[in-house]
Amino acid sequence: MEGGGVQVSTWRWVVWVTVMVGNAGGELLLNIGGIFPIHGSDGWQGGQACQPAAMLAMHDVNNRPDLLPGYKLNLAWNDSLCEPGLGAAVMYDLLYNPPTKLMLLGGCSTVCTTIGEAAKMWNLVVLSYGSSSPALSDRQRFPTFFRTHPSATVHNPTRIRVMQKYNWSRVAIIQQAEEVFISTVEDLEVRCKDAGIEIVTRQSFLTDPTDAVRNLKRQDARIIVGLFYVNAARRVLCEIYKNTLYGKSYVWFFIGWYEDNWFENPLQEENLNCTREEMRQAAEGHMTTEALMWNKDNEKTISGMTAGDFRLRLNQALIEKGYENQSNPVGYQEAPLAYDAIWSVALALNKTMERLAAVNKSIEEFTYTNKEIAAELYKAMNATQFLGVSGRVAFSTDGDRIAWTQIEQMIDGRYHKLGYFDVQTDNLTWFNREQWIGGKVPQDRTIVRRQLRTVSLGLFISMCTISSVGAVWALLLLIFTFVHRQRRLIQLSHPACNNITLVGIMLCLGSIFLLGLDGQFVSQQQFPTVCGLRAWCLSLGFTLAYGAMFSKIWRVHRLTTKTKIENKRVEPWKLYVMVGSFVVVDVIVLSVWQAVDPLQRTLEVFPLEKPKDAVEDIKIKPELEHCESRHNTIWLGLLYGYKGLLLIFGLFLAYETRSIKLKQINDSRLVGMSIYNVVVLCLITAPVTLVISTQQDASFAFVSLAIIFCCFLSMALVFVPKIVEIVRHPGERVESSGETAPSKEEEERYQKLLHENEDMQRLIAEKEEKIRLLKLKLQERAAVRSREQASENHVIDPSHHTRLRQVSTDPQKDTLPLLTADIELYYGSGRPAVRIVTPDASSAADDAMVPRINFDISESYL
Ligand code: ABU
Repeated sequence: MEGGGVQVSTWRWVVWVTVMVGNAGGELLLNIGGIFPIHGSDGWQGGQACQPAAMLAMHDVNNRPDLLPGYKLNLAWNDSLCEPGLGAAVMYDLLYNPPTKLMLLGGCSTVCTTIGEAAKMWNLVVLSYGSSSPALSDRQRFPTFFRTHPSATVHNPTRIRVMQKYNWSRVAIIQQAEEVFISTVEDLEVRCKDAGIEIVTRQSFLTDPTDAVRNLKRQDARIIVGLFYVNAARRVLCEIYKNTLYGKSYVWFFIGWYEDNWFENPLQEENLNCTREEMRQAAEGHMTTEALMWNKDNEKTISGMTAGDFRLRLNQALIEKGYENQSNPVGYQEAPLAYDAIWSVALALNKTMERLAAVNKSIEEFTYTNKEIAAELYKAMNATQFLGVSGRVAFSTDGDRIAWTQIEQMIDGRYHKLGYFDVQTDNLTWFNREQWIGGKVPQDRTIVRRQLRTVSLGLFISMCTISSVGAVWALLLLIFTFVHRQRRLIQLSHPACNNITLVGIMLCLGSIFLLGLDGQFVSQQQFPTVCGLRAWCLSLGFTLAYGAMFSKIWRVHRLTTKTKIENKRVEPWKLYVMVGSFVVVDVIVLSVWQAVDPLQRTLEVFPLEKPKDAVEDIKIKPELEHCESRHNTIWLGLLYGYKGLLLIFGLFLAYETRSIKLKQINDSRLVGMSIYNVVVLCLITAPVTLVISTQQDASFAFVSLAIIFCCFLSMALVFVPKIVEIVRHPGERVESSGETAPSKEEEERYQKLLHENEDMQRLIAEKEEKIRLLKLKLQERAAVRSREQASENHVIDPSHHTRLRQVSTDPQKDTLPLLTADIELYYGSGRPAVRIVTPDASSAADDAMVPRINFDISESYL
């Protein structure tokens, strides 16, 4: 193979003469410099095919008698390896070595960026056959730069057109960190934004694309634009295979100027960890966009050849150079551009010569400081237009080639043309040859289906049915209380409080219906209203139901802990004030909450889930509606704190009065039990629902059952015994004339009667005791009289006149005054006898309060 050497020192000049004059035919030489990227491991080695194409053009141009008459075009060239540093060295060698070069020819964007920027210092026009960087269109930076190679930006409208065709509006970009690709991506981003296409991620890499490709996978990229030189493209493709970023769910857009089998060779040399088969697999289905570089019409071009003729000649030239397969040399695609570039140079020089001749000047006068001839060369190049083997050659004001683009797809390992796009007319010619793996156009994203987690219908209906039964039952109990309002049993249970409890229970049961009203029943706009209703209903329901029971148990506690009668009196209105106060606090908190920071509909989003039917590219995004304010914790803390205190205090009161049974409130113990039940369930329910709040069914079921259990049990505890009692004794006497509770006067009278009754009973007991003692005394007196009658004939011996001490058999009676009496001992009827000689014996006996009196008579007296 012939070509440039790797070392700068190995220049192989294709020089027919080294001065501007003289050749075999005696014609003058017009020298131009050429820089071809042929060897090297990175970048674009398009010089492999472009240099032979340029030489074909040189031959054709120099054989045209009507072109550059009297002159021959001479190309001095060398290899840049597509390295900017080496490219600059080649340029300096060309410029600092005679002969003077009239123009420079360059390829590879990185090299052309260097020489294009520097060439203006030598007043040199640079024409590139192989540089696509959009940055080169900057006329300030590259004022003398032209190219037959279209700017890479021409791909972008084409890509966007194809994306729009398939409704892809979410794309990702991966690029090699080179200016050519960076500026292309910048242009693509602007165009995508204008077209409403989202760029989900932009990944960039210097040499190793491993992380960049992985990031694409992470971002769920499906439509991916890849911008890199072919060596990097192979590394990317290998990573694509490893990350399974290929197949029916992915579409890759690659640059179309790689050689046809770019993904198969050379894998070993580049130490790629993928086999040819794996690379083929990963490459299948990808799309390419490329500016048309071969004239697609079979018309004769400026050289007299058709594009087909040129292909044959080029192939022959490449075979002569040692390339067995025409697709092997890099730059085969761009070869027509190199061919037409030489023609452009020749035509521009030709025109310049004519113009200079008109002012009696010659192109031979050109030096690197001659701005006048340089300007003529620039103008001539700018105006160049012809039909070349690459199509119509013309330059825009930016020096860019205006061209069509073609879209290809790799089907079964081979590129197939899908269509053409003319950016100027926005015309897409489409052949409908595209093929998709799986027969379906890939989607640009995983379709995320939002799924609102709602309470299951069965559960909702069940809970609503139970709560409705409860509400009806509460209503019946209200009616029952009203019907039997005159019964003492009802009156002494404080029916007004019971009625308030029942109203609260109905509200609580109604809140179950509101708790189950979610997105399946109400719209997003209505949801905040439902949130507010839930809070009001449940809060007021609890306050009424629990507050009424609390006030009852508080009354019981008051009655049993105060000693004075006055303090024991709890006015019924005080209970209503207590319940009313609880309600007022609720209303104030709820109103301020609603006004300042109302409850809103918030969505809790859960990680994506696979659908049950496992449809590809579809993921379920579960969402759960919540009612929340901005400062939710503060408001809930306020309500929970206040109600929690009520619960704890109620629990304390219920415990304190657990064994009290009062006539005034006949169902206090049952109310206490009901309070235990409410407190325990609230203490369990509140934390548990916080934990399971993400499971709508469990959460709804738990809260509903807790409410239902509380309500039903409270109704059962407070009302069932009353119902049973009234059913058992249906004909009990009516105690009151219509009022359901005793009045204050009646209460006072009742208390007074109670005490009078107690006093009377004590008096009766004292009188009865007195009567008993009197009976005893009468018995004793009767005994004494009978003894007196019996001893009427006996003499009293004064020597035996003695004094007796009274001794009581009851130690408690020792404190009574001693009964003293003078008695006489005498013998009557042959045996000793005793006679009371106290003058006022009867009065002494009257005073005696001791039931039994024993007389202790000393032996000595007997
Ligand atoms: N078509 C080849 C372009 C090469 C480059 O812009 O560097």
